[in-house]
Amino acid sequence: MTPADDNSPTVTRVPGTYRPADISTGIVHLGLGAFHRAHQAVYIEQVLQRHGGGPWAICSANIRSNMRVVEELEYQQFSYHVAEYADQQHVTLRQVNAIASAIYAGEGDNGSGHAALLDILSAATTRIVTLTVTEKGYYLIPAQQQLRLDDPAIAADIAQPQQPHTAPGLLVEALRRRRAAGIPPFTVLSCDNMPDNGKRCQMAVVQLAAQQDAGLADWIATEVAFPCSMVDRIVPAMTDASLATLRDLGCNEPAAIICEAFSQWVVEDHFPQGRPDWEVDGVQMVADVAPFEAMKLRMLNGSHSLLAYLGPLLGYATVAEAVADPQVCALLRGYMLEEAKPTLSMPADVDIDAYADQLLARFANDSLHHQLRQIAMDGSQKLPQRWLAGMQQLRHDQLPCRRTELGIAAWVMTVMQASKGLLTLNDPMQATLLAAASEADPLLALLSVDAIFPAQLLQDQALLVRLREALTALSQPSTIRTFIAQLQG
Ligand code: CS2
Repeated sequence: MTPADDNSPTVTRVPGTYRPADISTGIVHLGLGAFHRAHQAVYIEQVLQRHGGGPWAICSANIRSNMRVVEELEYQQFSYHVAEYADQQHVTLRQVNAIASAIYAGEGDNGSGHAALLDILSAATTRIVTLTVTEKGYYLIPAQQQLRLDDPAIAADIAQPQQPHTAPGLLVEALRRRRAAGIPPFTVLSCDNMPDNGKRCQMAVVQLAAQQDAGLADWIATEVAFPCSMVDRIVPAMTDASLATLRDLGCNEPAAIICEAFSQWVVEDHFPQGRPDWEVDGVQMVADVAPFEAMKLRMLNGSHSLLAYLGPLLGYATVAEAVADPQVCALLRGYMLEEAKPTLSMPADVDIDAYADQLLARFANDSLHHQLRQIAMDGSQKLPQRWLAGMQQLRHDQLPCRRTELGIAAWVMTVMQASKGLLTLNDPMQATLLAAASEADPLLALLSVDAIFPAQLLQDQALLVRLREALTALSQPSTIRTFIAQLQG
C-alpha cells in the first residue's frame, strides 16, 4: 500500500502472479472494449491467479473497429492494469494477464485476423464464447426481437455465410464448422445489457443460421447453450484525462483502464462444456437471471439514461456532476423507488431500497468522469428495456410514471436538437430518428417508430398530453426545475 499525502490516493497494488506458460486459452471473447477488460477479464484473472494458471485464459477480438487496442495490448505483452476507484482517495491497481491473445478482425483487417478468429472459435479447446458487442451488435429490432434481415451487415453475412463479419454471423459459421468436424459446440455467454440476453443472442444466431441451413439452425437451437447473464461495473470510456490520472499513479500504459470498485456478475448456470469456478471470486451462479437483469436495467441503466438526456439540458456533462444536484438526485431516487421498484419481483434477500442508495453513491463517484454523452449513445437500442417495459407494467397497474415520461421527453428533445444540428446523435437508427424529428409533430413522429415504442402508447391521449407538457418544460433550465418540483410533489 502507498500512503496517501494530501493530494494522492492510497493505492493498493495487486500484481499478476502466474507465468504465461501456465495458462491456455479456453474462452474467446468478441468485443474487446474497456468494459470487457475491466469486468470479465478481472474475474478470469482472479480464477487464474487462484489456480496458478489453467485452461481459462481469454483470446479477445474486435470485430468492427478499434485495431488500436489490439496493437496496444500486443505492445504491452498482454499485460495491463485496471485502476478500481472506491473514491478519489482509494484505488486498487490490479495487473491483469488473463487476455492471453488478441485479434483484430474488423474494418481494415486484411483477412488474416478474420481467419485466425474463425480458427480459434472452431478449435475444440474453445469451450466458452463471451460477447460484449453492445445491444446493436445482435442486429435485432429492439421492440420486436426479430433479426434485422435487411441490415446491410446481416444481408452480407447471408450472402457469404462463410465470410461473416457480424457477431451472429461469426457464431453461426464457427458452429457450422464445429458441427461438420464433430466438435461439441461452445457455450455462448452474452454479457450485454439486454433482458434475456442469452435468449436474444440465441434468437439472432438461430434466425441467421436458418437463412443458410434449417438443419444447422435446429442443431444450434437444441445443442448450443446460451445462458443469460447480468453484468455490472461502471467503466467509462478512457479519455486523455483518465490516462493522465493513471500516469500519476505510475501506470503509463495505453491499454490501462479506470473504473469503479464495485463489480457484479450474475450468471445462469448452464455450461455443458464446463466453466471456470468463478463463483469463488464472487460471480453469482443462479438458475434464473431475469429478476437481477430487470433490477439492474431499470434501476441503474434506467437512471443512467434519465441523467443522460436530462442532465445536459441542466448544463451537466458527467454523472457525478448531475447527481451532486440535490433536485436531480431526489428525482432519481423517486424514479427508482416509485417507478422502477414497483415493476420488480426480487428474491426475498434483495433489498431494493438499499440497492437504490448504493446506486446513488456509485453515481456520485467523481473519480470516474463518466460522460453523459457516452450513455446517451444508442438510445433506440436502450429505451425499450430501460424504461418502456417497466412503463407498460406501471400503466397496466394504473400507477403513475411521470419521471419516466420526463425521461422520454428529454430523449425526444435530444433527438430534436440533433435534427437541428445542435448536437450529434450516435445511434444505429439515427436516419429514421432524425427524419421523424424533422416532421411537423416530432413527438408523435418519434413515438410512432414501432421498432422502439409499443403501439399502445400512441393511443393514450392523456399520456401524449403529459409528454407534450414535459417537452415544453424542457426548453429552459428554470422551467425544468419548476416541472421537476411539481413532479416530486
Ligand atoms: C451505461 C452502462 O452507457 C450506458 O448505457 O448505462 O454502460 C452502465 O455504465 C453499465 O451497464 C454499468 O454496469
